Amino acid sequence: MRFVHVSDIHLFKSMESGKLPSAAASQYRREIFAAFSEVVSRAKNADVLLISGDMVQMDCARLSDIKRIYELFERIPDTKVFLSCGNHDYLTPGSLYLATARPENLFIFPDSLTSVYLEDINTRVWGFSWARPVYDSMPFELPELNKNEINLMCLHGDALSARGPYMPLDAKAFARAGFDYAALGHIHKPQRINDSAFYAGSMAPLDFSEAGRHGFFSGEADTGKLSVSFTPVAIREFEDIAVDVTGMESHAAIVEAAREKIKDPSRDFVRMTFTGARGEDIDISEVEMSLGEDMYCPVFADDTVADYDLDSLFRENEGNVIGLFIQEYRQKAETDKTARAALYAGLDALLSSGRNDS
Ligand SMILES: [Mn+2]
Repeated sequence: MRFVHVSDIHLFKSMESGKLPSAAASQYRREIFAAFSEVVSRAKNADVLLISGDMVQMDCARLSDIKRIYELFERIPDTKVFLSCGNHDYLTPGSLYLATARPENLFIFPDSLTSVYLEDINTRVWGFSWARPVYDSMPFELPELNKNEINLMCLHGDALSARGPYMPLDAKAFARAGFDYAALGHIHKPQRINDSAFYAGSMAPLDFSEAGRHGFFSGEADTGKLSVSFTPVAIREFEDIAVDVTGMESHAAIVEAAREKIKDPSRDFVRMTFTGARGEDIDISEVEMSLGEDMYCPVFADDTVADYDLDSLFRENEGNVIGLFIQEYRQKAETDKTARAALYAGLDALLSSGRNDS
């Protein structure tokens, strides 16, 4: 049997909380919907589409949004769609998921472990929907499986933490239970947990903490056999980049070094933080202007400190607190980045407080 596994799409989420400007945020929301629509239509060649929670950012969604999703599912009537709700779309009697007619091929799991047997492909799909935003533990026992059937599990929970509020899952127990494929959701970085348990990750990255490739898994499962592959969904990536300007003597040099670090400036969301000691003639805002010209949506931060001529500064301040401070940190700063940052930040503070007094 063939499956597609996608998760954590967070449709309709307001991306402004991801620190994006509002025009880019609303465009990205539309792009994520379009990409999800593409994934659903690709699932028409699969027997089942497994969605392991947080399909919708429910606090941002309207009923018309849910209807648009259901229309996507109606276009793939031969594929069975299984949804296990997660902590951002947990199922209550008043849920928007239940407020309109559901497509015939959509099954939303209830908040008790439930299975659906698909006879034509000898496949049993297990699942569970969250009904509240917090679970300190998995609220059911893993089932005894009939190994003559293909067993799939669709579930939202945290297999990376032994404890916590997001339903800690025992990855080893899942392996022992013998599911042919466990389609997990909640962790936004796509990854394999064991031979048969996978986090699809967020289908598209949602903020700067979600660097790298995102997409979905698809594959073929048989009893005791599995082949699975990851398909990237190429909308945009989030790139979180630091540029240390220490020792760079011109704007052009900084611009060039910064450009080299960006994967795709015209496509990606790039947050660029300038760090280190900035030379006397360097104006970071000018660097930002040149760089920003050919970038889709740059977010800049300037964490640099002014560079100092330590020799002359030490001579001028021998014996006072500034001199002592330089003496204390200087040697360490030559080899240790943190000490260097401390030295420059400290000098900034000491020298500017001196200026304020005068
Ligand atoms: Mn999520």
